[in-house]
Amino acid sequence: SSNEQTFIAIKPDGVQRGLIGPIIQRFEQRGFKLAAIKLVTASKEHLETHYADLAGKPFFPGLVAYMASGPICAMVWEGRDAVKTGRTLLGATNPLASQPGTIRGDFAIDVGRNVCHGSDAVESAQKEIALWFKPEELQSWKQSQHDWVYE
Ligand code: YYY
Ligand code: MG
Repeated sequence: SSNEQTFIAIKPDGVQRGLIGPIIQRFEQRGFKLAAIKLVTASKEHLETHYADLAGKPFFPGLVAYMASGPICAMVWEGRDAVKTGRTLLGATNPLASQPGTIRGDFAIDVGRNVCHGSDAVESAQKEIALWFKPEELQSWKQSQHDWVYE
């Protein structure tokens, strides 16, 4: 369906480095629709919930501290295969393995400063959207370009 939603976040390093515009541009120009956006400094508790699956990893405390260190640009993007395609636009988790042309492949070097987050599955996208946004923060609207992007 063309209304699959994914949670995409520009991490504190991406915000500090002035990459909000360039990252949003990649999703916009691909044809995806912005359904929600806000700048938020997340608490450690919120981030521990967001990254609960990684709680046992050695990098977990550093990951939470980095993610709590400043504002994050939290977004919901919508469109056909938005979850999988969002991950493709981000590139591999480790930026040194990310292809040029991807966000991480163009803007990052270290895995612990990889500038962006994207949901890895439809179910985790739904959980993450509910964690980061209230229902009334999501906009339902028709893009004027819709019928030119989708056949
Ligand atoms: O979904 P994605 O962000 O690509 O990777 P995850 O395996 O979910 O890890 C989340 C986050 O943790 C990753 O974006 C950077 C950080 N991280 C790390 O600092 N060191 C690792 N070896 C693996 C992940
Ligand atoms: Mg992940």
